Amino acid sequence: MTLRYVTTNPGKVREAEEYLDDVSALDYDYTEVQAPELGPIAAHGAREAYRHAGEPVIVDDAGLFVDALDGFPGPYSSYVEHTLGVELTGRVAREAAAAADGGDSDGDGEVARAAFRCVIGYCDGDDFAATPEPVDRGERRGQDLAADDRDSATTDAQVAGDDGSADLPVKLFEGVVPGRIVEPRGDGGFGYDPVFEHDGTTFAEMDATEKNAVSHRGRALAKFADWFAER
Ligand code: ITT
Repeated sequence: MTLRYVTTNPGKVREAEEYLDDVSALDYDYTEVQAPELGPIAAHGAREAYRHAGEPVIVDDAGLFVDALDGFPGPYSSYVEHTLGVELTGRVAREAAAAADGGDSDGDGEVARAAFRCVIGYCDGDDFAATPEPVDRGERRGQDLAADDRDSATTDAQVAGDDGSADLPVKLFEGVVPGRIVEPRGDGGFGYDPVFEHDGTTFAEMDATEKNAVSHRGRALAKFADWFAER
């Protein structure tokens, strides 16, 4: 059975094809709940996508975390890309870094330390045997919710309906890559790739294989593909 990569972003699926033999895109816009971390967003999305598709799914939630902005835009990276745009976000990051610590610069100007993070959530309706990767069981819904989590919990319960399936287990796989925000360079990739530099090369200057070898998504996909091969 083919694995469905649930996303509205074809760039993600192109990268996944290098790790997974039988994967196909499912263009479905699941609800992205607001949360300060990527894991709960990916878990919620995987549950909702599984209920929609009725077959094994992965979703991936990614974000750019800028040190000088205290991790912003992080889980809000998509909103920020579509409002400020990549170039302006990059400039804000570099100016914040310059203001915060006197700046770090290369030949072309100020740069800002940052990391890209990606969390893949897998759901096929069944439970999982123990492995190092975490399983999100939706346990935090209910009485022990922090006040600022209540909105997303309400959304989850509404999505689940009355069948109790809000607690479908979701397996999570995370990948992180450190880098720095620079003036845009290159025209490959997608999203923030032109302003994210790793080891002297922006992601937009790399081809898909080179990006996968070091990227947040490549690292998460490699972990997922190893585990999935055994499932
Ligand atoms: P889906 O949610 O439908 O999968 P999306 O593009 O909105 O598509 P995310 O919410 O995970 O995906 O992405 C958050 C933002 O980070 C969004 O603006 C992406 O363009 C950007 N992004 C994610 N992965 C990236 C990558 O590998 N390179 C550059 N930008 C990336």
